[in-house]
Amino acid sequence: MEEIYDAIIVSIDYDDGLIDYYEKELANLCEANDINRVYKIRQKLDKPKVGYFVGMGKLDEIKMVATTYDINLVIFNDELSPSQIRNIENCLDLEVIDRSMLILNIFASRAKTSEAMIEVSLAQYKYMLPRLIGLSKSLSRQGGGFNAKGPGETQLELDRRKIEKRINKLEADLKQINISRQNRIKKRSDKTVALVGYTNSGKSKIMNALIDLYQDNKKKVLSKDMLFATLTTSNRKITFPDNQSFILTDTVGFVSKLPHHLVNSFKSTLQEITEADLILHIVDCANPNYKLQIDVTNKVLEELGCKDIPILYVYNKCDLLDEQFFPEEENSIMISAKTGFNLKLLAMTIKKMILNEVTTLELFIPYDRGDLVSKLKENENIIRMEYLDNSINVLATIKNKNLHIYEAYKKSLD
Ligand SMILES: Nc1nc2c(ncn2[C@@H]2O[C@H](COP(=O)(O)OP(=O)(O)OP(=O)(O)O)[C@@H](O)[C@H]2O)c(=O)[nH]1
Ligand SMILES: [Mg+2]
Repeated sequence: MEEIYDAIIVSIDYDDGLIDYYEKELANLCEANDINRVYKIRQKLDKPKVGYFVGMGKLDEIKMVATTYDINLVIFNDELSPSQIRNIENCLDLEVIDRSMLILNIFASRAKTSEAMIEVSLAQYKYMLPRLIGLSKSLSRQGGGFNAKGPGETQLELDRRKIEKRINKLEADLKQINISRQNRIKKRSDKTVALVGYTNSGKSKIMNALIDLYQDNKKKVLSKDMLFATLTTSNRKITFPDNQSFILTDTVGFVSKLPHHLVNSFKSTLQEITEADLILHIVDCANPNYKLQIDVTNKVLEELGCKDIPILYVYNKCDLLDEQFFPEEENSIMISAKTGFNLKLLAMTIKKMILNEVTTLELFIPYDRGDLVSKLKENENIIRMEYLDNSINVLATIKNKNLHIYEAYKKSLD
């Protein structure tokens, strides 16, 4: 039977041992765009060639494969420069797209809220602007394999000036959204914990599992085995049985080589992360390349300016591990959102890290320890205070980390 392909995917093997991973990830990104059958071509290079991304011999091979299998679409596994797109299109006379465009297109098809739609459109326009000439061919081609979901109108009808105007408008809209988000965040009195990590690592499932544990009537979020299931942040209040609570935030997942414009325009949504009191960095420890995924996530966190926020590494999906697994980081925990393994421990660890736990104590402080009374007034919550003959009797809730200071005065002095 003759083999049928929807597209050729072209990757550079940088000789870093990651080519299989990147190729598979690109195939997944293609699948999310309904491009299911891909013919893989790779070339070993130190860095992409300036003019055509790959060498001329490789381009001939691409051409030959395209003719043999009647393929109209070629997808490159890095972001192509505007001139590379133009050159390759002219040379191959095929529809040419790159990794960034695939990712942008998935975001565009998944965006549901107006904020996410504005963010994706902005990233798409910014990506398109310098590439108008090259892209016009790809986007105008009928019957190609790539079903581009543009930011609304037919891109061809929009000239550069119109796109620039649109970008300005979208940026202004985002600024507005940003201001109201910031006001909302400022008003929050609860501590916040953000779930952050690579796409498909299980952030949303963990959120749902914690909702199940502590909040049975709360609305769940979408958790699904697909890339970028979550595009908007969702907040849920988690309340412990002792009534202490915090806000849990589920955020959009990351992927390697995320288009720069996309990270930038999603800064508004991702602001929830920068304002968090604790970041839960979710890692899919069953993924053989989890270390690469940790690095990608940490780089985005750095770009967002989160280096001062405490991080707890949460190694999820441990139910899928065949062998023993030892996380490198000290501040880490192994869990399974699916089986519930260590979920309560996770909740308790969060509690310890962000909520200042307190104990109510009755103290009898001698008059010569006025310094302790001042300390109590300054740092703790005094419920009742009474001056006795030879001591001051205080009932107070005291932060556990300070308990040792008052230990000696817990008993009656009489
Ligand atoms: N076996 C197993 N599967 C899990 C676990 N946690 C999550 N999953 C599955 O992994 C897939 C992705 O889960 P999500 O919760 O959607 O992942 P996410 O990190 O929110 O992904 P994005 O929203 O795309 O960034 C789903 O099919 C989940 O059922 C786990 O502990 N064990
Ligand atoms: Mg999610």
